[in-house]
Amino acid sequence: MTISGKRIAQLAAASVGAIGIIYACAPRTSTSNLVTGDVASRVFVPPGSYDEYYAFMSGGYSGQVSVYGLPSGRLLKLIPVFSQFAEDGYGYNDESKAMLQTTYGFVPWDDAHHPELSQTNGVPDGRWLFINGNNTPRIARIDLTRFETDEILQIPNSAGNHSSPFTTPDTKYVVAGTRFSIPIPNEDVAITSYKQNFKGTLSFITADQPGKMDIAFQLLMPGFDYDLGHAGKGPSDGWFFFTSYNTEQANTKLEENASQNDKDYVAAVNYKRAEECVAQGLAKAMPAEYDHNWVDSASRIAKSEKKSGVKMLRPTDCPGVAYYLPTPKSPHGVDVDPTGEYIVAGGKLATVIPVHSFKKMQQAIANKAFDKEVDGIPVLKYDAVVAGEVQKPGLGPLHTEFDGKGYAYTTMFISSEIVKWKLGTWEVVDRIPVYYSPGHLMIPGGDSRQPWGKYLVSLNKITKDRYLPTGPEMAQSAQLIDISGDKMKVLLDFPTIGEPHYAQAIPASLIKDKSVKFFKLAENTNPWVTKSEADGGITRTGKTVDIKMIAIRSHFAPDNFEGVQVGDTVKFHVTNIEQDWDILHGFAVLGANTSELILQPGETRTLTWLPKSPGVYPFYCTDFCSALHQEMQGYIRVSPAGSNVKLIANVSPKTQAQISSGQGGR
Ligand code: RUQ
Ligand code: CUA
Repeated sequence: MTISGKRIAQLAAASVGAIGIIYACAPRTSTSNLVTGDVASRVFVPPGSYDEYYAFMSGGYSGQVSVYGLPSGRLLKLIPVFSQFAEDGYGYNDESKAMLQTTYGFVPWDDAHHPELSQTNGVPDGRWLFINGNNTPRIARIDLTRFETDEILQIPNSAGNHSSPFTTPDTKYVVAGTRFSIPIPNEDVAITSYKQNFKGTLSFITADQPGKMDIAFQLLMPGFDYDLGHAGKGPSDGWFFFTSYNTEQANTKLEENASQNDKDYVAAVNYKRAEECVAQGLAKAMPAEYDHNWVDSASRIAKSEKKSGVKMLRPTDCPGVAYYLPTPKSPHGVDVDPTGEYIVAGGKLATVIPVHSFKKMQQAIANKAFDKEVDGIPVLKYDAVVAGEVQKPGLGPLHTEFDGKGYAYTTMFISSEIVKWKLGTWEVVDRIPVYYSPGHLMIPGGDSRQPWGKYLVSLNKITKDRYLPTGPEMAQSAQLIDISGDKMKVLLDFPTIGEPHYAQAIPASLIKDKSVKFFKLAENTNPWVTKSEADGGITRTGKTVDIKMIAIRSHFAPDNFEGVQVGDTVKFHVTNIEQDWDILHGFAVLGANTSELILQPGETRTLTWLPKSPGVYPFYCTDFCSALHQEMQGYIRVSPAGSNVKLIANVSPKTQAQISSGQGGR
């Protein structure tokens, strides 16, 4: 079944040529929509009705997650994760800033690739969504009762956290594999010493307890590039599979130098075996510094803690923990079918889609069918582990998902199509063009034990003529495809935010009834909460002035302040005391060097303001909350430093009396 190396090299060269052609040419079809029949009714969700699925799309270089309804393709929400988000003050207000703390300081951006739903028994359960930060290695947890980022863990000894954060079937761990190998621990060495000094790591991160994510252990691997991963399931539960490329260990011009070998590897990691070795003390303590950030649920204030040290396991100290499966050629995606038997790799320069068999892999391990060892990791013989190859699938296979009915669907980046093929016979049964150059694809639950195989979303990298032109940069496009019948049918194109690498989706019924509607004011433990109009006020501590105020339809209380001086740091602590679903208020003050605050019902947020010159500054509500929203405003007077203008807040008579008697407004 193997193809000669020469032939692969030829075809790969042809593929590389084809990349150039696709990019250089005008798109093949300028008006094709491939749509037949009444597809509009298939995606139309009438006003007042709900979509059937929530789809969570990564924002790529926007650093966020966007939430869409399927089948309508309607954008429901943006969830800020790794990037500051001026729209709601995430990463700008005092309460949330700690979420973006790292050992590199405050990092207000990242590149987010792979949303991953938590699972129970190998099936997405709708509790959490995890997503990776690539550039400054991190993993975030989003709580799906609130659609908010609740936790971010930095990953030490990693660089380019790409193969992440794929979960085990019980969400005990999510993983992080380093894309770039680096010196570990990182140190000042010559880049040309790559082969001696650079290593990869695969991290297993405990994930099943909110607020307690941590590095369980790391595996020290040869200095390749680790690209993607997926857990085993069913018979292969307890194993994790990672693609690696650049087994050439090149450190320059990788497009050539890392495309030499006919085969690179899928790393098969027996993490149950790793757990045993760690329990026996075979992992070595290694110094490492990393930050862990989480939101305290009662106060809704983010905290950040410094962590140090990891357990580093070397494969030579733990025989049986890892094997390499040779895989043509610079593989990218690695996907495990719903039964857990087949491991499908997307060799982006390969001419076939290789599928490994878990059963054969175990046999091969038992029979020691090894080609060689790399740093103590046995390389299994290709013929001893391969179950089959999908022949002539198209050009540039990247990622595969499954429909749960015995079929697999693979994106072809170069030939711009989705190819449907049958597990077990490896025959291609259908193909459909997509516009253009798909990266990942997504079937709800399509990487789990139980796909909901009705729709497929193709996440396309290049858009060109699919939408009205918007200058040189076009929004990236997703295409919704019906996979309920024998033939795939395109139903809808819709634009996406940032670059959605991967996406996941889940039936709405598993999430929607658990959605929080407001935060209970009585349970708000923010130290600066204001629970009633009478409790607002202004206090001075040295050069810091704290203002406590409420927002309610349609006023702030207090709403006028005096006695602030140039050189002060003013903190507006605003509490939205509404106790009703979706009644938000905002807060912005003239000239503030930060974003607005957006206040969900029942929560307190703080805006820090450094007034720079004397005058009177208006503030107002930024969220159109009521008929009298435009009346929702106030003023703060700023006097020169040293002025004797008294500190006053224009509030209810009761509070005013407290302020005058010297108790302040607190
Ligand atoms: S990637 S297009 Cu998941 Cu970042 Cu494959
Ligand atoms: Cu409150 Cu507008």
